[in-house]
Amino acid sequence: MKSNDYIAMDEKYGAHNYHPLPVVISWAEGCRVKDPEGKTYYDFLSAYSAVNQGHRHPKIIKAVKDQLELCTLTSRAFHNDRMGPFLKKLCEFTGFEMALPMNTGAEAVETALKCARRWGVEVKGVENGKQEIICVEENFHGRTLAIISMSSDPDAYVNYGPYCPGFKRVPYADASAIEKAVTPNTVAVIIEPIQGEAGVFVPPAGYLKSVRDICTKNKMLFICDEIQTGFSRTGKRFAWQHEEGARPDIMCLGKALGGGIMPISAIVADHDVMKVFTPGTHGSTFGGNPLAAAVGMAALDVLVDEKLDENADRLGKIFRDEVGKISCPKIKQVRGKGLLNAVVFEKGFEAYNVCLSLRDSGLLAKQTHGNIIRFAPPLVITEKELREAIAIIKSVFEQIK
Ligand code: IF1
Repeated sequence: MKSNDYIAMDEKYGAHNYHPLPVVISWAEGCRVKDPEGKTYYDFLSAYSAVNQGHRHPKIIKAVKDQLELCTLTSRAFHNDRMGPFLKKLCEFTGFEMALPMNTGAEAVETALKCARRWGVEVKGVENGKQEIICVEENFHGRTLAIISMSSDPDAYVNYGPYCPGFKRVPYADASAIEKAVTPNTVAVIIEPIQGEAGVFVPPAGYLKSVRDICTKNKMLFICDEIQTGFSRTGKRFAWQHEEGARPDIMCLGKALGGGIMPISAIVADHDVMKVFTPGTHGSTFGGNPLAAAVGMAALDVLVDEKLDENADRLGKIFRDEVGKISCPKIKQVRGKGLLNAVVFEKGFEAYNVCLSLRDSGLLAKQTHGNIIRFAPPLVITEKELREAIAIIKSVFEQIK
Protein backbone atom coordinates (compact mmCIF):
# COMPACT_ATOMS: atom_id res chain seq x y z
CA MET A 1 0.00 0.00 0.00
CA LYS A 2 1.04 3.57 -0.67
CA SER A 3 0.77 6.63 1.56
CA ASN A 4 -2.53 7.70 -0.02
CA ASP A 5 -4.08 4.30 0.70
CA TYR A 6 -3.21 4.55 4.39
CA ILE A 7 -4.58 8.08 4.56
CA ALA A 8 -7.84 6.96 2.90
CA MET A 9 -8.17 4.11 5.42
CA ASP A 10 -7.69 6.49 8.36
CA GLU A 11 -10.38 8.73 6.88
CA LYS A 12 -12.81 5.88 6.34
CA TYR A 13 -12.41 3.92 9.58
CA GLY A 14 -11.02 6.47 12.03
CA ALA A 15 -13.06 9.11 13.83
CA HIS A 16 -12.32 12.49 12.33
CA ASN A 17 -11.01 14.07 15.53
CA TYR A 18 -7.74 15.13 13.87
CA HIS A 19 -6.60 16.89 10.74
CA PRO A 20 -3.07 15.51 10.26
CA LEU A 21 -0.54 16.69 7.73
CA PRO A 22 -0.84 14.32 4.75
CA VAL A 23 2.25 12.25 5.40
CA VAL A 24 2.52 8.64 6.55
CA ILE A 25 5.39 7.51 8.74
CA SER A 26 6.44 3.89 8.60
CA TRP A 27 10.01 4.00 9.92
CA ALA A 28 11.87 6.23 12.36
CA GLU A 29 15.31 6.55 13.95
CA GLY A 30 16.85 9.42 15.90
CA CYS A 31 15.56 12.66 14.43
CA ARG A 32 14.56 11.17 11.08
CA VAL A 33 11.45 9.40 9.81
CA LYS A 34 10.54 7.76 6.49
CA ASP A 35 7.31 7.30 4.58
CA PRO A 36 6.31 4.05 2.81
CA GLU A 37 7.73 5.44 -0.46
CA GLY A 38 11.13 5.75 1.18
CA LYS A 39 11.30 9.55 1.42
CA THR A 40 13.19 10.74 4.52
CA TYR A 41 12.15 13.69 6.69
CA TYR A 42 13.49 15.50 9.72
CA ASP A 43 10.95 15.14 12.52
CA PHE A 44 10.49 18.62 13.99
CA LEU A 45 7.46 17.75 16.08
CA SER A 46 8.83 14.80 18.08
CA ALA A 47 5.28 13.63 18.82
CA TYR A 48 4.72 16.90 20.68
CA SER A 49 7.89 16.38 22.75
CA ALA A 50 7.27 12.72 23.56
CA VAL A 51 10.37 11.70 21.57
CA ASN A 52 13.01 13.87 23.26
CA GLN A 53 15.47 10.93 23.31
CA GLY A 54 15.00 10.38 19.57
CA HIS A 55 13.08 7.63 17.82
CA ARG A 56 13.99 4.09 18.86
CA HIS A 57 16.94 5.05 21.04
CA PRO A 58 19.06 1.86 21.25
CA LYS A 59 19.36 1.96 25.08
CA ILE A 60 15.60 2.30 25.50
CA ILE A 61 14.88 -0.38 22.90
CA LYS A 62 17.28 -2.70 24.75
CA ALA A 63 15.50 -2.02 28.04
CA VAL A 64 12.18 -2.95 26.40
CA LYS A 65 13.53 -6.15 24.90
CA ASP A 66 15.16 -7.22 28.16
CA GLN A 67 12.01 -6.56 30.15
CA LEU A 68 9.81 -8.38 27.61
CA GLU A 69 11.74 -11.51 28.51
CA LEU A 70 10.88 -11.14 32.20
CA CYS A 71 7.51 -9.63 33.09
CA THR A 72 5.32 -6.90 31.59
CA LEU A 73 2.23 -6.38 33.72
CA THR A 74 1.24 -7.15 37.28
CA SER A 75 -1.28 -4.43 38.28
CA ARG A 76 -0.80 -2.74 41.61
CA ALA A 77 -2.44 -5.60 43.48
CA PHE A 78 1.11 -6.97 43.80
CA HIS A 79 4.53 -5.35 43.92
CA ASN A 80 6.86 -5.70 40.96
CA ASP A 81 10.64 -5.43 41.01
CA ARG A 82 10.88 -2.56 38.50
CA MET A 83 8.54 0.12 39.84
CA GLY A 84 10.49 0.97 43.00
CA PRO A 85 13.82 1.47 41.20
CA PHE A 86 11.99 3.54 38.55
CA LEU A 87 10.27 5.81 41.05
CA LYS A 88 13.52 6.22 43.01
CA LYS A 89 15.27 7.32 39.82
CA LEU A 90 12.40 9.66 38.94
CA CYS A 91 12.48 11.25 42.40
CA GLU A 92 16.25 11.72 42.19
CA PHE A 93 15.97 13.19 38.70
CA THR A 94 13.22 15.63 39.68
CA GLY A 95 14.30 16.42 43.25
CA PHE A 96 10.95 15.44 44.79
CA GLU A 97 10.33 12.92 47.56
CA MET A 98 7.57 10.77 46.06
CA ALA A 99 5.99 9.85 42.73
CA LEU A 100 2.65 8.44 41.62
CA PRO A 101 2.80 6.68 38.25
CA MET A 102 -0.02 6.85 35.68
CA ASN A 103 -0.07 6.49 31.89
CA THR A 104 -1.16 9.52 29.88
CA GLY A 105 -0.55 13.19 30.48
CA ALA A 106 -4.22 13.85 31.08
CA GLU A 107 -4.19 11.22 33.82
CA ALA A 108 -1.24 12.92 35.49
CA VAL A 109 -3.12 16.23 35.44
CA GLU A 110 -6.28 14.56 36.82
CA THR A 111 -4.12 13.03 39.55
CA ALA A 112 -2.69 16.45 40.44
CA LEU A 113 -6.18 18.01 40.56
CA LYS A 114 -7.49 15.21 42.77
CA CYS A 115 -4.43 15.49 45.00
CA ALA A 116 -4.95 19.24 45.39
CA ARG A 117 -8.67 18.90 46.18
CA ARG A 118 -7.99 16.28 48.84
CA TRP A 119 -5.09 18.29 50.27
CA GLY A 120 -7.41 21.29 50.38
CA VAL A 121 -9.80 19.46 52.69
CA GLU A 122 -7.41 17.36 54.73
CA VAL A 123 -4.53 19.80 55.18
CA LYS A 124 -5.86 23.28 54.45
CA GLY A 125 -9.27 22.68 56.06
CA VAL A 126 -11.54 23.68 53.16
CA GLU A 127 -15.02 22.12 53.23
CA ASN A 128 -15.35 19.25 50.72
CA GLY A 129 -17.15 20.44 47.60
CA LYS A 130 -15.97 24.01 48.06
CA GLN A 131 -12.40 23.58 46.76
CA GLU A 132 -11.38 26.00 44.01
CA ILE A 133 -8.45 25.67 41.61
CA ILE A 134 -7.12 28.60 39.59
CA CYS A 135 -6.15 27.96 35.96
CA VAL A 136 -5.21 30.30 33.11
CA GLU A 137 -6.46 31.37 29.69
CA GLU A 138 -5.25 29.33 26.69
CA ASN A 139 -4.10 26.45 28.87
CA PHE A 140 -3.74 22.96 27.47
CA HIS A 141 -3.73 20.16 30.03
CA GLY A 142 -5.43 17.32 28.13
CA ARG A 143 -8.81 16.06 27.01
CA THR A 144 -10.74 14.61 29.94
CA LEU A 145 -13.99 16.18 31.15
CA ALA A 146 -12.46 17.79 34.24
CA ILE A 147 -9.56 19.14 32.20
CA ILE A 148 -11.62 20.59 29.35
CA SER A 149 -13.68 22.30 32.03
CA MET A 150 -10.58 24.49 32.52
CA SER A 151 -10.17 25.20 28.81
CA SER A 152 -10.75 28.53 27.07
CA ASP A 153 -10.55 26.90 23.63
CA PRO A 154 -14.05 26.28 22.21
CA ASP A 155 -12.75 23.41 20.04
CA ALA A 156 -11.79 21.62 23.25
CA TYR A 157 -14.96 22.21 25.30
CA VAL A 158 -18.02 23.03 23.14
CA ASN A 159 -21.03 20.70 23.64
CA TYR A 160 -19.28 18.55 26.24
CA GLY A 161 -21.28 19.91 29.17
CA PRO A 162 -22.12 19.73 31.96
CA TYR A 163 -18.66 20.93 32.93
CA CYS A 164 -16.75 20.16 36.08
CA PRO A 165 -17.14 23.01 38.61
CA GLY A 166 -14.45 24.37 40.89
CA PHE A 167 -12.17 26.13 38.40
CA LYS A 168 -11.51 29.83 38.10
CA ARG A 169 -9.71 31.09 35.00
CA VAL A 170 -7.47 34.16 34.88
CA PRO A 171 -5.15 35.61 32.19
CA TYR A 172 -1.76 33.90 31.75
CA ALA A 173 1.49 35.69 32.54
CA ASP A 174 -0.29 37.99 35.01
CA ALA A 175 0.52 37.13 38.62
CA SER A 176 -1.70 39.87 40.07
CA ALA A 177 -4.72 38.31 38.30
CA ILE A 178 -4.06 35.13 40.27
CA GLU A 179 -3.77 37.04 43.52
CA LYS A 180 -7.14 38.74 42.89
CA ALA A 181 -8.84 35.40 42.19
CA VAL A 182 -7.73 33.81 45.48
CA THR A 183 -10.44 33.02 48.06
CA PRO A 184 -10.16 31.09 51.36
CA ASN A 185 -11.32 28.04 49.35
CA THR A 186 -8.57 28.18 46.73
CA VAL A 187 -6.44 25.06 47.04
CA ALA A 188 -4.15 25.30 44.01
CA VAL A 189 -2.95 27.11 40.91
CA ILE A 190 -2.19 25.07 37.78
CA ILE A 191 -0.07 26.41 34.92
CA GLU A 192 2.25 25.37 32.13
CA PRO A 193 5.65 27.08 32.66
CA ILE A 194 5.67 27.71 28.90
CA GLN A 195 2.32 27.38 27.12
CA GLY A 196 2.66 24.81 24.34
CA GLU A 197 -0.66 24.76 22.54
CA ALA A 198 -0.96 28.52 22.91
CA GLY A 199 1.96 28.67 20.45
CA VAL A 200 5.03 28.26 22.66
CA PHE A 201 4.18 31.29 24.75
CA VAL A 202 7.03 32.09 27.17
CA PRO A 203 5.85 34.17 30.17
CA PRO A 204 7.95 37.14 31.28
CA ALA A 205 10.82 36.45 33.69
CA GLY A 206 9.64 36.51 37.29
CA TYR A 207 6.15 35.13 36.61
CA LEU A 208 6.76 31.62 37.91
CA LYS A 209 8.49 32.91 41.04
CA SER A 210 5.54 35.26 41.66
CA VAL A 211 3.07 32.39 41.27
CA ARG A 212 5.17 30.36 43.72
CA ASP A 213 5.16 33.20 46.23
CA ILE A 214 1.40 33.79 45.93
CA CYS A 215 0.80 30.07 46.52
CA THR A 216 3.05 30.04 49.57
CA LYS A 217 1.47 33.18 51.01
CA ASN A 218 -2.10 31.89 50.59
CA LYS A 219 -1.42 28.24 51.50
CA MET A 220 -2.17 26.89 48.04
CA LEU A 221 -0.41 24.25 45.98
CA PHE A 222 1.55 25.34 42.91
CA ILE A 223 0.95 22.71 40.21
CA CYS A 224 3.31 22.89 37.26
CA ASP A 225 2.28 21.01 34.13
CA GLU A 226 5.67 19.98 32.70
CA ILE A 227 4.22 17.32 30.43
CA GLN A 228 5.40 19.06 27.29
CA THR A 229 8.16 21.31 28.67
CA GLY A 230 9.80 18.74 30.94
CA PHE A 231 12.67 16.30 30.48
CA SER A 232 15.24 18.71 29.04
CA ARG A 233 13.09 20.07 26.21
CA THR A 234 13.65 23.73 27.13
CA GLY A 235 17.36 23.40 27.99
CA LYS A 236 16.90 22.52 31.64
CA ARG A 237 15.47 19.34 33.13
CA PHE A 238 12.24 21.24 33.87
CA ALA A 239 11.15 24.62 32.59
CA TRP A 240 10.47 26.09 36.04
CA GLN A 241 14.20 25.71 36.74
CA HIS A 242 14.92 28.66 34.46
CA GLU A 243 13.75 30.75 37.40
CA GLU A 244 15.30 30.87 40.87
CA GLY A 245 12.89 29.97 43.69
CA ALA A 246 10.00 28.78 41.52
CA ARG A 247 9.85 25.14 42.68
CA PRO A 248 6.28 23.83 42.41
CA ASP A 249 4.52 21.60 44.94
CA ILE A 250 3.35 19.14 42.28
CA MET A 251 4.80 18.48 38.83
CA CYS A 252 2.74 16.74 36.16
CA LEU A 253 4.97 14.61 33.94
CA GLY A 254 4.34 12.59 30.80
CA LYS A 255 5.34 12.42 27.14
CA ALA A 256 9.17 12.02 27.12
CA LEU A 257 9.07 9.99 30.35
CA GLY A 258 7.96 7.21 28.01
CA GLY A 259 11.10 7.56 25.88
CA GLY A 260 9.06 7.57 22.68
CA ILE A 261 7.97 3.99 23.32
CA MET A 262 4.80 3.99 25.38
CA PRO A 263 2.57 6.26 27.46
CA ILE A 264 4.10 6.81 30.89
CA SER A 265 3.10 9.66 33.16
CA ALA A 266 3.37 10.59 36.82
CA ILE A 267 3.02 13.30 39.35
CA VAL A 268 5.86 14.03 41.75
CA ALA A 269 5.49 15.87 45.05
CA ASP A 270 6.90 15.83 48.56
CA HIS A 271 5.49 13.56 51.26
CA ASP A 272 3.55 16.41 52.86
CA VAL A 273 1.37 16.62 49.77
CA MET A 274 1.45 13.06 48.47
CA LYS A 275 0.36 11.69 51.88
CA VAL A 276 -3.28 12.54 51.04
CA PHE A 277 -3.41 9.45 48.83
CA THR A 278 -4.19 6.37 50.88
CA PRO A 279 -4.98 2.81 49.70
CA GLY A 280 -7.99 2.75 47.40
CA THR A 281 -8.22 6.50 46.84
CA HIS A 282 -6.57 6.61 43.40
CA GLY A 283 -4.88 4.34 40.89
CA SER A 284 -4.62 2.76 37.48
CA THR A 285 -4.37 -0.77 36.09
CA PHE A 286 -1.32 0.07 34.02
CA GLY A 287 0.38 2.77 36.13
CA GLY A 288 3.81 1.63 37.32
CA ASN A 289 3.79 -1.55 35.27
CA PRO A 290 7.19 -3.25 34.98
CA LEU A 291 7.56 -2.65 31.25
CA ALA A 292 6.82 1.05 31.65
CA ALA A 293 9.14 1.23 34.64
CA ALA A 294 11.99 -0.33 32.65
CA VAL A 295 11.36 2.10 29.79
CA GLY A 296 11.09 5.09 32.13
CA MET A 297 14.42 4.28 33.77
CA ALA A 298 16.16 4.01 30.40
CA ALA A 299 14.47 7.20 29.20
CA LEU A 300 15.83 9.10 32.23
CA ASP A 301 19.30 7.56 31.85
CA VAL A 302 19.54 8.73 28.24
CA LEU A 303 18.62 12.31 29.22
CA VAL A 304 21.37 12.35 31.85
CA ASP A 305 24.08 10.34 30.03
CA GLU A 306 23.78 12.33 26.81
CA LYS A 307 23.37 15.68 28.58
CA LEU A 308 20.34 16.41 26.44
CA ASP A 309 19.49 19.51 28.48
CA GLU A 310 22.80 21.11 27.46
CA ASN A 311 22.29 20.06 23.84
CA ALA A 312 18.80 21.57 23.79
CA ASP A 313 20.06 24.80 25.33
CA ARG A 314 22.97 25.20 22.92
CA LEU A 315 21.17 24.15 19.73
CA GLY A 316 18.07 26.14 20.65
CA LYS A 317 20.11 29.33 20.64
CA ILE A 318 21.52 28.47 17.21
CA PHE A 319 18.00 27.74 15.94
CA ARG A 320 16.52 31.06 17.11
CA ASP A 321 19.59 33.01 15.89
CA GLU A 322 19.62 31.46 12.43
CA VAL A 323 15.86 31.34 11.84
CA GLY A 324 15.62 34.90 13.15
CA LYS A 325 17.95 35.96 10.33
CA ILE A 326 15.77 34.51 7.55
CA SER A 327 14.32 37.22 5.41
CA CYS A 328 10.55 36.68 5.17
CA PRO A 329 8.14 39.62 5.44
CA LYS A 330 5.35 37.51 6.98
CA ILE A 331 7.36 36.45 10.06
CA LYS A 332 6.52 38.43 13.17
CA GLN A 333 8.54 36.61 15.81
CA VAL A 334 10.79 33.64 16.50
CA ARG A 335 10.41 32.56 20.11
CA GLY A 336 10.97 29.70 22.52
CA LYS A 337 13.41 28.13 24.94
CA GLY A 338 15.84 25.31 24.29
CA LEU A 339 14.46 23.16 21.48
CA LEU A 340 10.84 24.19 22.03
CA ASN A 341 10.45 26.99 19.52
CA ALA A 342 7.86 28.62 17.32
CA VAL A 343 7.82 30.93 14.34
CA VAL A 344 4.90 33.33 14.52
CA PHE A 345 3.58 34.66 11.21
CA GLU A 346 1.32 37.66 10.89
CA LYS A 347 -2.33 37.26 11.89
CA GLY A 348 -4.49 35.61 9.24
CA PHE A 349 -1.51 33.91 7.56
CA GLU A 350 -2.18 30.26 6.64
CA ALA A 351 0.85 28.36 7.96
CA TYR A 352 -0.64 25.00 6.94
CA ASN A 353 0.58 25.56 3.38
CA VAL A 354 4.07 26.30 4.67
CA CYS A 355 4.00 22.98 6.54
CA LEU A 356 3.12 21.26 3.26
CA SER A 357 6.11 22.92 1.56
CA LEU A 358 8.37 21.97 4.46
CA ARG A 359 7.14 18.40 4.12
CA ASP A 360 7.93 18.41 0.39
CA SER A 361 11.42 19.68 1.24
CA GLY A 362 11.95 16.94 3.84
CA LEU A 363 10.99 18.44 7.20
CA LEU A 364 7.88 17.73 9.28
CA ALA A 365 6.38 20.43 11.49
CA LYS A 366 2.83 21.36 12.44
CA GLN A 367 1.07 24.69 12.65
CA THR A 368 -1.01 25.80 15.61
CA HIS A 369 -3.61 28.58 15.70
CA GLY A 370 -3.32 28.87 11.91
CA ASN A 371 -0.36 31.28 11.92
CA ILE A 372 2.22 29.66 14.21
CA ILE A 373 4.59 26.78 13.38
CA ARG A 374 6.16 24.85 16.23
CA PHE A 375 9.70 23.51 15.78
CA ALA A 376 10.69 20.86 18.31
CA PRO A 377 13.13 18.21 17.05
CA PRO A 378 14.29 15.28 19.18
CA LEU A 379 16.96 16.51 21.60
CA VAL A 380 19.52 14.04 20.24
CA ILE A 381 19.77 16.08 17.04
CA THR A 382 23.36 17.12 16.23
CA GLU A 383 24.48 20.61 15.26
CA LYS A 384 25.17 19.39 11.72
CA GLU A 385 21.66 17.93 11.40
CA LEU A 386 20.13 21.06 12.91
CA ARG A 387 21.95 23.28 10.42
CA GLU A 388 20.78 21.07 7.55
CA ALA A 389 17.21 21.39 8.82
CA ILE A 390 17.56 25.15 9.17
CA ALA A 391 18.69 25.29 5.53
CA ILE A 392 15.45 23.52 4.55
CA ILE A 393 13.40 25.95 6.63
CA LYS A 394 15.26 28.89 5.10
CA SER A 395 14.69 27.72 1.53
CA VAL A 396 10.95 27.33 2.21
CA PHE A 397 10.50 30.58 4.18
CA GLU A 398 12.31 32.61 1.52
CA GLN A 399 9.70 31.51 -1.03
CA ILE A 400 6.86 32.96 1.04
CA LYS A 401 5.52 36.13 -0.51
C1 IF1 B 1 -3.35 15.97 21.19
C2 IF1 B 1 -1.31 20.39 21.92
C3 IF1 B 1 0.94 19.80 22.41
C4 IF1 B 1 0.19 18.91 27.12
C5 IF1 B 1 0.27 19.45 28.41
C6 IF1 B 1 -1.09 17.72 29.26
C7 IF1 B 1 -1.20 17.12 28.02
C8 IF1 B 1 -0.57 17.73 26.94
C9 IF1 B 1 1.07 20.68 28.64
C10 IF1 B 1 -2.03 15.88 27.86
C11 IF1 B 1 -0.74 17.16 25.61
C12 IF1 B 1 -0.66 17.19 23.30
C13 IF1 B 1 -1.81 16.28 23.12
C14 IF1 B 1 -1.95 16.20 21.63
C15 IF1 B 1 -1.44 17.47 21.08
C16 IF1 B 1 -0.51 17.97 22.11
C17 IF1 B 1 -0.28 19.38 22.17
F1 IF1 B 1 -1.08 20.91 20.72
F2 IF1 B 1 -2.52 19.97 21.94
F3 IF1 B 1 -1.18 21.35 22.82
F4 IF1 B 1 1.86 19.02 22.74
F5 IF1 B 1 1.25 21.04 22.28
N1 IF1 B 1 -0.36 18.85 29.44
N2 IF1 B 1 -0.38 17.72 24.55
O1 IF1 B 1 0.80 19.52 26.08
O2 IF1 B 1 -1.24 14.76 27.61
O3 IF1 B 1 -3.08 13.08 27.74
O4 IF1 B 1 -2.18 13.73 25.52
O5 IF1 B 1 -0.78 12.39 27.10
O6 IF1 B 1 -3.46 15.57 20.04
O7 IF1 B 1 -4.29 16.21 21.95
P1 IF1 B 1 -1.86 13.42 26.96
